[in-house]
Amino acid sequence: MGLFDRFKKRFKKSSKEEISVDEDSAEAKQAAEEGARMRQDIVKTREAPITAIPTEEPGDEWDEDDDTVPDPFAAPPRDRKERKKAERAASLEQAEKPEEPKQGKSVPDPMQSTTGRKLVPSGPVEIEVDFGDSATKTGGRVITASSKLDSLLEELEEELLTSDMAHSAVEEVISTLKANLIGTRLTGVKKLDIVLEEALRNTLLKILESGYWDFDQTVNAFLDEGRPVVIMIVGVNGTGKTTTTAKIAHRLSSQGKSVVLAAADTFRAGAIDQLATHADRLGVRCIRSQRGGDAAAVSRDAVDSAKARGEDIVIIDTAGRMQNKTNLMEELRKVHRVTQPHLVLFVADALAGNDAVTQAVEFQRILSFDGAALCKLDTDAKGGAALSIAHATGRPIVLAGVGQGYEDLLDFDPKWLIDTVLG
Ligand SMILES: Nc1nc2c(ncn2[C@@H]2O[C@H](COP(=O)(O)OP(=O)(O)OP(=O)(O)O)[C@@H](O)[C@H]2O)c(=O)[nH]1
Ligand SMILES: [Mg+2]
Repeated sequence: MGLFDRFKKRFKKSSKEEISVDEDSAEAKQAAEEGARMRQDIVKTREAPITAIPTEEPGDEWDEDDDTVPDPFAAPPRDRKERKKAERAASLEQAEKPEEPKQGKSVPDPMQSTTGRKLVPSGPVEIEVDFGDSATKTGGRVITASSKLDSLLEELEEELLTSDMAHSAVEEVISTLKANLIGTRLTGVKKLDIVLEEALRNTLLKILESGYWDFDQTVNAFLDEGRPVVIMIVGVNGTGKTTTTAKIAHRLSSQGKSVVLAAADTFRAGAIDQLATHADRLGVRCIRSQRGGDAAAVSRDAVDSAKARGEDIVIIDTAGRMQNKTNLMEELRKVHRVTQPHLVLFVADALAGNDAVTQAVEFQRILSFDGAALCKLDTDAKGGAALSIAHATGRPIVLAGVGQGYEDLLDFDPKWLIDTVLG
């Protein structure tokens, strides 16, 4: 029995009278207000949205002069229409900002790579929690804050923790869920368990789909601007970096792209041969040095060589390292500095559970990455780690490793993961 089924069973045992009130009561009105306030508070405390969307859609009244650029030295606008126009111009300017390279920005833009390039978003950036079908507009009862609701949410919290989700992620899920439940109407159509399941799914999806970019589209967009596109693979020991490098090489060369591998793991015995063997099997070039060579120099050679031959993709396979080993981390930063990779992918091991989350967070402090590839999802790993990595690092899981074969690399599907976690 999956997580949600176990929880639903307990939830069903509580009568809906215990957590809801009659729709015409003063408490119902209060609950609606409280829920709205809690949701607003959550929005306020979250980081800025992924793309600043102008609050107003362009209306007819601005069509005639949509292309006018506001003059920063112009006299302050006087009438209401002019004021509105200036506000709109400012908000549009704001909305366009993420597309420009930013320097010295403290909060990284989730849709920009570590080297300031634009990632191509995939799927909806924001998912609204929507209970709004007409059947729920009238009739039924309204969920209110109550100790019973709190104790039910506590039980759910425990279930989520056992699925390997990190504490901070679980806390946010629970508070978002609570805000979404309070003030929600229950009817014959929208029974308590259905409302709860929808709210939970949407809350989890929101975590996973935030900043989610599409691997193939992003690589193609980079290729339109020039070649080679450089992809750097990083992560702790044994998570699946070399296998993922080979899988990505297979994926991209199957699309007709020329791929070069850089054996930048000059540290572990056998690592260079391991990658070279993959390269032979896949029929792609592998740039290598002696064991103990300079990882940054090998990587740079691979990029220069691909550039000279007009090849499309360079994938840099780096050595696994613990995030607390400063000299090794410094070496990674050097590889990053000299190759300026279009994409940095953190490879995480789904089997590592909560450890994978700690590793991702600590790694990111030293070398930020653009997205994660979560490997070994074909094993009996619990999916909570993926939710937590995405929540804790603000970077999406974009690829999923589902086996040891070259074909076993999929675009990560947040919905699939949620089904797995909820059971
Ligand atoms: N079942 C399964 N095994 C995987 C997957 N990805 C990698 N592996 C296995 O995990 C083991 C380690 O993979 P590697 O690719 O060598 O890992 P690595 O991160 O390069 O390791 P180091 O270079 O030592 O840090 C190998 O036995 C792989 O076959 C996956 O998605 N599913
Ligand atoms: Mg390796």
